[in-house]
Amino acid sequence: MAEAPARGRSTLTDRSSVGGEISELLEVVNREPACAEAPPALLDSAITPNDRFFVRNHFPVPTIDLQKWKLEVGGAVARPFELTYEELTGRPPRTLRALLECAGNSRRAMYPPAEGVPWKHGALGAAEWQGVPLSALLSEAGVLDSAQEVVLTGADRGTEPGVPGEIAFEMSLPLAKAQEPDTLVALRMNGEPLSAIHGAPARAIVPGWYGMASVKWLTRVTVSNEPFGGFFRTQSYVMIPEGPDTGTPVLPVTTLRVKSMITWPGEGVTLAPGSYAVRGAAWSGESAIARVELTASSSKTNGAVERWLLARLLDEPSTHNWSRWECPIDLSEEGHFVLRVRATDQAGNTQPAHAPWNYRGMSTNSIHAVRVTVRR
Ligand SMILES: Nc1nc2c(c(=O)[nH]1)N[C@H]1C(S)=C(S)[C@@H](COP(=O)(O)O)O[C@H]1N2
Ligand SMILES: [Mo]
Repeated sequence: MAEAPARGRSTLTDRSSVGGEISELLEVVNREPACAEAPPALLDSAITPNDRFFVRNHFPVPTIDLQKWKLEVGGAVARPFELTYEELTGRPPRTLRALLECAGNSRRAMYPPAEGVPWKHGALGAAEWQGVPLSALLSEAGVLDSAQEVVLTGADRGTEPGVPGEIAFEMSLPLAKAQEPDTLVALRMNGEPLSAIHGAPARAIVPGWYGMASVKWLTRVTVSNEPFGGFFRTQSYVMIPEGPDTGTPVLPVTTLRVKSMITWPGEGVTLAPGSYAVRGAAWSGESAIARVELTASSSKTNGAVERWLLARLLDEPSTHNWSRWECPIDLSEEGHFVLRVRATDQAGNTQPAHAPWNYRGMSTNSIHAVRVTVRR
């Protein structure tokens, strides 16, 4: 039976435990810690509703008492301070739309199979985030001239292979990225307070970077004078090439690579002969999408010559969000076809047929291809 909503501050305490479950609309890749992705057909909207938004947790969702929760800002700053949830919600808010893509999205398309969660193409979503710019908190604290990086610490903890004891989920940003106006301490997602599974009560949102930087259940912001050596930064979210260890440091995973996906038709569907509009989304990290092209193998080209058709962008190209696209295509002949989509951003980056293999299958942006059968 529904109870009358509690009044006043006690509702805040309840908030951080609301929505700790995986939405039934998602495909579960791992139950605990929760990893779940969206079927591509459900990603066919400008903003991904919260119950269609993928989940990627490394550890169990932490239990947080909102009355005791604080965000600490410290390290190489002149005036360290902490804020309660109420204080944080009282700050001037900023609202923006940004896409979040897991660095391991599309890992299953990598061959030979790479190490890590076997994501298909649904570990991404676009949301409207509201929160306080991280830059505002950093200026209030007074970042010292010696500062290099900002370390974001989550409340979730657990063990990782090869690491002694329990560790927190932590990631670092170069100071300049942390100070960008769109880098947020987000409190709301698509108009609602953050749910537990998406990082309540506060999470970082780092538009333009892969999802790992958008640290959930944020409790601490530490300005650092040296490069952060934490597990997730130096061992996990890194590009490990094939071949002998060279002793040179591996590259960290940071900015989103240009990429696109087909949201309709779905993989392996059978269609009656006819004309169709193929639909999907395209995005890039630090640049807006310039164009999206589609090709279908057909008897005319016999797969030998690719003819790329220019898709129409449905959303205003934006640096930190995806643009949906649509492309009419003639599928009047019977047969088996492969639809391929390729995006190019305004900086001139385009998608490769096969992204370079790396041990952890990070930042895979190979051309998305979908098989369809046309039958009367
Ligand atoms: N504290 C914490 N923050 C985290 C993670 C985590 O496991 N713990 N996962 C990261 C990764 S790898 C991704 S892709 C995004 C996923 O955000 P979402 O679950 O809200 O979609 O959160 C990031 N922030
Ligand atoms: Mo991720």
